[in-house]
Amino acid sequence: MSSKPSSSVQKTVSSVFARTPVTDIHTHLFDPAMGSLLLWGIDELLTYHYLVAEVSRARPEMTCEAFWAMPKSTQADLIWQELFVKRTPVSEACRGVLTVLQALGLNVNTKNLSDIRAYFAAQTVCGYVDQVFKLAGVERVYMTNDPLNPVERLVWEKGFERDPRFLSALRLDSALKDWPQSAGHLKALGYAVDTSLSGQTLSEVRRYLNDWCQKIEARYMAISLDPAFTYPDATASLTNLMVKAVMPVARERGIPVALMIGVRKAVNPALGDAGDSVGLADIATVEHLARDFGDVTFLVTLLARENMHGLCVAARKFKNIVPFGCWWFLNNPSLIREITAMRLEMLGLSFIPQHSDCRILDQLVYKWTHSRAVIGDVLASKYDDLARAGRPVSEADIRRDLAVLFDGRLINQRLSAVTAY
Ligand code: RAT
Ligand code: ZN
Repeated sequence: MSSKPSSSVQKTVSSVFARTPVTDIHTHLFDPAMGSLLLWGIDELLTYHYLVAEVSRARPEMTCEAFWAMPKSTQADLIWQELFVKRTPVSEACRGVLTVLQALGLNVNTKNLSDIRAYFAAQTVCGYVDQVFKLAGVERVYMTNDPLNPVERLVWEKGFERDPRFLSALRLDSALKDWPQSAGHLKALGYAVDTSLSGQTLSEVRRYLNDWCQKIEARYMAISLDPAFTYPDATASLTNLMVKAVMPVARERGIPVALMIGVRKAVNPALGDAGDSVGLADIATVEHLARDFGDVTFLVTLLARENMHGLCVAARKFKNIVPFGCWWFLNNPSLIREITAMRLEMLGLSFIPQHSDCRILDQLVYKWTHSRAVIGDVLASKYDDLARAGRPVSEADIRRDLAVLFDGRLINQRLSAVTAY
């Protein structure tokens, strides 16, 4: 473990980092022109599913059904009272809300939410997007786009003027998981698929992927996967769909595939989005995919802390594996510190340290403020170690390093090109 960074390097890293625009490669935010899909404001912040899980522990006698039956503003009031007023809000998700309110100049010690609600009621969405991006130091975010969500599909079909700060990623979960039920969704959109994986069905799935990648200008395709996902496995529908539909389309379009592995969906369904859990992914599966599809870039994030070392090793073997982010339950300062140090030690600068996973616009402020502090600290320690080995870094080195890590270029890593970092 590196010693504590010297304050002069730390200061330079933190001032350069504060001026380094970030590309956030995985969020659940939407272009403001997509209307109600973009969530923002205090009630959304407080009812974030990370806090729903926490309030269910604070009020064990309350059923999930009773919580969901409340209007959103009542849920938010309850969460504020239970987690912020009656208790000290030490959890990362609680602290995040306070970081946002503080950055906006609001009173974090208020007993009720009326002044905070009044502040948000006075904002326009466009002005607020500008403000949040500025406070967060974020230049661009990737959305998670799902044409099988009827509300979202309608917006794409109608067409709108794109905000260049919101890039697209085609999410595959609802189209490919739970096959053959998901075949019905594609059929309803006019794709001639049946429940088998016949040649015609696979070609129609590829047509769906191509059509929608084209329509939304997807920069990558993404899927979240159960820890049991295995490749090769000729008997599993999802593996076959990945191999025979997703990979050829990724290859043909020259776009990466993001694998987000390790989520055990709905272990407690009553909690809704807060009801998913974690499991250990199979690193060999990631390696075998990278080996057999050497011309496809795999952006890989895994949910289990215990998988972090194995993923670094896999990325050392296969240059088309790009580890990214500290995902979901790993997005906590103590874990970000450990994971970032390990990745720098094993991969140098050839990984994407963080994504926010924001579901609510305002969260960009806290997720990036908190991550910057920890990642900056870890990087400064490494620079101190280098100085001790006779290679002090200059401010220009730091600027170049942070740009490589955070400007999103590693997503488009061209496998044939020689890269100099
Ligand atoms: O972090 C989250 O909010 C999760 O609920 C998921 O969205 C996860 O990040 C995913 O993209 O599946
Ligand atoms: Zn996500």
